[in-house]
Amino acid sequence: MTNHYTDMRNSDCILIMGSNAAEHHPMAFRWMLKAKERGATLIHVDPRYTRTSARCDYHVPLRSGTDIAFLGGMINYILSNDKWFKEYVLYYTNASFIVGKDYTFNDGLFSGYDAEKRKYNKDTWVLEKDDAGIPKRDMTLTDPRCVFQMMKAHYSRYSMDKVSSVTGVSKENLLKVYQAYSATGVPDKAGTECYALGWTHHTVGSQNIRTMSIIQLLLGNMGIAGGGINAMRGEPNVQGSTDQAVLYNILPGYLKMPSASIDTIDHYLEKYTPVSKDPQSANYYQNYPKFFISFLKALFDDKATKENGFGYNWLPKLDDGKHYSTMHLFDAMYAGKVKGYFCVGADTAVSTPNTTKVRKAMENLEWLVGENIFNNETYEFWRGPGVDPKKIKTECFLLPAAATMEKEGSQSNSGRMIQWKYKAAEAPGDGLPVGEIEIKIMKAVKELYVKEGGPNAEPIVNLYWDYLDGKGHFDALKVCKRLNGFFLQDTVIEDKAKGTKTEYKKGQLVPGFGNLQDDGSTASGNWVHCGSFGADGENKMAKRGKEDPTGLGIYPNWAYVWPVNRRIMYNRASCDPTGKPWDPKRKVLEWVGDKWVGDVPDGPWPPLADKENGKLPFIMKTDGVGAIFGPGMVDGPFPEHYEPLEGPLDKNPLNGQLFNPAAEIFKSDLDKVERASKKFPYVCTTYSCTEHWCTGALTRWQAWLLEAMPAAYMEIGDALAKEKGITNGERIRVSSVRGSVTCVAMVTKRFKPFTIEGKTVHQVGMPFNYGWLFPKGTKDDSTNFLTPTVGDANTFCPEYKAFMVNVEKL
Ligand SMILES: Nc1nc2c(c(=O)[nH]1)N[C@H]1C(S)=C(S)[C@@H](COP(=O)(O)OP(=O)(O)OC[C@H]3O[C@@H](n4cnc5c(=O)[nH]c(N)nc54)[C@H](O)[C@@H]3O)O[C@H]1N2
Ligand SMILES: Nc1nc2c(c(=O)[nH]1)N[C@H]1C(S)=C(S)[C@@H](COP(=O)(O)OP(=O)(O)OC[C@H]3O[C@@H](n4cnc5c(=O)[nH]c(N)nc54)[C@H](O)[C@@H]3O)O[C@H]1N2
Ligand SMILES: [Mo]
Repeated sequence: MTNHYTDMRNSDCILIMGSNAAEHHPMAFRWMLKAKERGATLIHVDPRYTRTSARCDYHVPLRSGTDIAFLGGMINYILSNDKWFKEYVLYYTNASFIVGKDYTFNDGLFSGYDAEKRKYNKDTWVLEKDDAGIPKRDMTLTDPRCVFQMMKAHYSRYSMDKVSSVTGVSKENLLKVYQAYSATGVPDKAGTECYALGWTHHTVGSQNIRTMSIIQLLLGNMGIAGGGINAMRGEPNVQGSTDQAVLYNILPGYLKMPSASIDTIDHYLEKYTPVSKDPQSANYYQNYPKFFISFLKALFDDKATKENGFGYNWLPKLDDGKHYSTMHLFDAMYAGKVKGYFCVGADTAVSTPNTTKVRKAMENLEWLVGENIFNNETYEFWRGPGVDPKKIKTECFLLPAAATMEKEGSQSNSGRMIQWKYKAAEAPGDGLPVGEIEIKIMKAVKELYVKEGGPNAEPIVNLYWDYLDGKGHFDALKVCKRLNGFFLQDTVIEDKAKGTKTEYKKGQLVPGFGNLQDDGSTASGNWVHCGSFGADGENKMAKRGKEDPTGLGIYPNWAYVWPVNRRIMYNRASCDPTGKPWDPKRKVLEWVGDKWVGDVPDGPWPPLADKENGKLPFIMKTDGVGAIFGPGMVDGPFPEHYEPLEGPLDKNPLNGQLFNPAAEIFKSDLDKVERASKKFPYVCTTYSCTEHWCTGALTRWQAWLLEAMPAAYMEIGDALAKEKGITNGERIRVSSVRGSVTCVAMVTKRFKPFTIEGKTVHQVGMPFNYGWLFPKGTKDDSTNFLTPTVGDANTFCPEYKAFMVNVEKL
């Protein structure tokens, strides 16, 4: 989230698109309803009518997988009807920048496409610079190669007729949403967007979010109260787990994971430390070496020295061009390349796409270790349906874990707020916190390496590994202090702006990442967490102050929010170039002559109008501005509509490419995809229900929840049910080219047929909350037998939300 949960109450228009917030984020939804009480308009764009739709002013159904068409149409509407926020766009975005002359877009393909590799070479996706290396700008926005004009041309194809025909949304509905939302493109109105899986679970998932980011920049909605782009994140503490690098391609604090060809720390730092020649760009990531070297010091402590590159070569490296996301790992496992698998707090045999492939892949494992509070289909795969236990060689262990309320620690919400929680009860039996299990396993491994040596022993024997308390148990405070970081020698920090000098002693906690050093004198396991403790040892995550000085629900003394307790990111963009808030009624920040007052500002520098010291507001972007032209993406600098890998059309109505040419696809014998065939004529989407949690591995043990939602089901619109002669409650079979499952038919008015390119297209939907292990005696199994192993080009998130199926009476 750029903003935070409480802040949603400040909005005038909330677009909930790709989320079922009322059912899956009920506490967050409370703040949307507060906005509604103040008169805000709530809009739900979702293929299906849900409890969220029921509380919104409008529910607008659209065909799954067509959000870029819908939003591209909104960009076209905003530009054609002059709804954009001129000053904001001019000063705070790259709209005025000039696109390099070799960049082209032709019938669905951007320049630089390599059809064999299915990848783009991005060399032509550049913005022109002048002789001093500063981006060229045309402040009149008339140059045909300026980003603004290029964007206008790009989205001029997204006419009302076209968008309506692609998405299945009526033109009246399109207009209603476009009008209501674009009305926030003025200084005294704020619009926000809340998304979750309805946007991410697509081969164009990242570009769905990028399209909305462009809209938010055009309307001046970034950095302001009641605005922003807000990801409603999923699993408890999933924000915390990504901050701490649960993903394979990042290190803690979103630092880059090195790859094999980057052979020295100097090469690494050169590659990932951005350079800007523009004196008005803060380019905050120029501090990258400080964060990275402090990270290495946290890992290897006094073993990391300048001479040995701070232990850079002890870090594991990714093979160049290889990926290790869940789908890639199971692909490698299926190919017999993976020996062992730790499955911690998950049920991948139910949650991962293409279940047939996943369960077959697991048969190739030598060992499997589970750490969980319950048993589930993954740990029991060796005796699942159709599996002969005698033929499985995998040795399986299930270690009993403590549940979240049985341990102390930090927990981060989507608003980047890190809250400390205390242990409420002892774990039953032998249950241990997962952290303690992992720390003890690594401690034992390290002791073995110290004693016996072995290949690549250095990274392990040199690892700083002291995270147990005096009684030999997991010490969450010790871990968090290491993440925050320490001074490793006595240090004097000078603040030239304030004219002060502060002395810190060796061993003191670093009070903020602005104090981290690149000379090995500080250690910090995660720079974004640096500041979660005071230098005096105060645990700011445990703060519970209820003061609200701005009146906007910022509550600066409640817990800790990264970065540096800033509640709204890019908040300097809430003010005009002289530092006056665009909207005095929603004053997040104000420049009062010598300093900013309000939320923690995005950097201390004066506002832009100060030609000497002023800085642009988007300080984490190299150019200091919001990116309308976004060359950071791997699949195009302007989002473009592509059909899902499996969809009802055999031609893309908007361009010559049917699906995302850079989407991730897999090629094993079990990776089948079938488009627009008579055999699988219905668009299917999958989701969760209120009564269960994800795979149901947690909730299917609970008799009351099971009573409320006892068995797998599919929602089928009554028109299609009638056509197929299916009645409510009847058992049916659902199949895709990859597999089939049985379930109960739930005939409903919540799905209505769409008219797409003049033809009737039915969509159906299915929760993914069920498996074979329990409730006992069930004949049903995972919905993911149906889903394809195809993924977003940038993140490799699977396309769970749009694929083709058939439905039959049993
Ligand atoms: N009770 C409960 N709460 C949960 C969970 C749970 O299982 N149960 N799961 C948690 C987790 S891990 C997560 S990640 C979140 C998920 O939270 P959500 O994202 O809200 O969950 P979903 O139900 O997967 O999907 C949201 C909506 O996307 C719609 N949708 C499908 N395809 C499209 C499309 O192409 N475009 C658009 N605009 N919408 C589409 C679906 O109809 C659905 O209503 O919830 C969390 N909260
Ligand atoms: N078709 C389809 N598939 C999907 C999705 C979809 O929308 N459609 N959504 C996807 C999403 S967003 C997600 S997040 C994944 C989720 O997929 P998984 O993470 O595989 O599934 P969960 O059901 O969340 O698994 C939770 C497991 O953690 C255990 N657990 C609960 N509390 C604790 C604890 O305190 N400690 C430990 N050690 N274990 C605990 C539970 O017993 C359970 O076994 O599924 C994905 N799969
Ligand atoms: Mo999730």
